[in-house]
Amino acid sequence: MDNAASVASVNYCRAWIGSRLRRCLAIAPLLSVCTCNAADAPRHYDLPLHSVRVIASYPHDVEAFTQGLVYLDGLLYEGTGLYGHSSLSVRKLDDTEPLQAVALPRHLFGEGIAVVGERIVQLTWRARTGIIYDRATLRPLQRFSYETEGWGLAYDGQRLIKSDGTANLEFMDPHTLQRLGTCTVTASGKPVASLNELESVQGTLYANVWHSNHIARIDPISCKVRDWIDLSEIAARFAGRADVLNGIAYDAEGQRLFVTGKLWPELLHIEIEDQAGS
Ligand SMILES: [Ca+2]
Repeated sequence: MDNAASVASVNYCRAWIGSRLRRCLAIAPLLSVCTCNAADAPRHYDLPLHSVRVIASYPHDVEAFTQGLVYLDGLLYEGTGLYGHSSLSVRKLDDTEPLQAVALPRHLFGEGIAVVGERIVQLTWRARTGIIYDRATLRPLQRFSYETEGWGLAYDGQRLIKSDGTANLEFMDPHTLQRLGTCTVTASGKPVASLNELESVQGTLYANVWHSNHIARIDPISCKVRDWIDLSEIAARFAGRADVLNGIAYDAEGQRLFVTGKLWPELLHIEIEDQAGS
């Protein structure tokens, strides 16, 4: 157990509200850096491109630099990044105030998260260090290491799937955290770089592509992109006042797909249009 992190958990909850203004002021200068290179869609070649419709909007903490998002059993789990601001929290969908939250040590930049049974796994960016928490208490239980950067993380019921900012995915045993294999994601034969937040949805892997407004839907066996989801219109709502699209969560029981972004004011329940555009 990481005692320092446990104490930080309590302090973080107490300081959550009081720190909001300070955190906002600290994050604000980053926006100009983070958004200036926001790119257009990844080249989708000859693959279908689906538009979406918004079913419902829920509040999202505008200070949450979202790096990992999971919805399970009526609760939303969120991992956030930035040095000195990284956290793991759990809350209800319609309330941005966390039921529980834990702050990461200042030298760790939080990244993707996945829930495996009664444990939560969280990656960090460049420290090559992951943290395992008790799901009920968010108490840190242990750390583990991996060989590449940590970006997105998903659990498909059998394996953890990790992205590292390249086109590569790593498959890991969810219990031993040992590497089971890797693959390179391609679209029409070309690697798809900058794979970020991940979600396993009914056997298909959804992946944010950093600095794009598109989600790749990937066959996790072949690692080929089947098609793309176009979120350009949604992202345009927040242009200039939030960072990039990042954050996919799936409510398997209610069959609801949620997306958000870094510092976005909203988390959206969306449905994918069946008809593909160009
Ligand atoms: Ca996710």
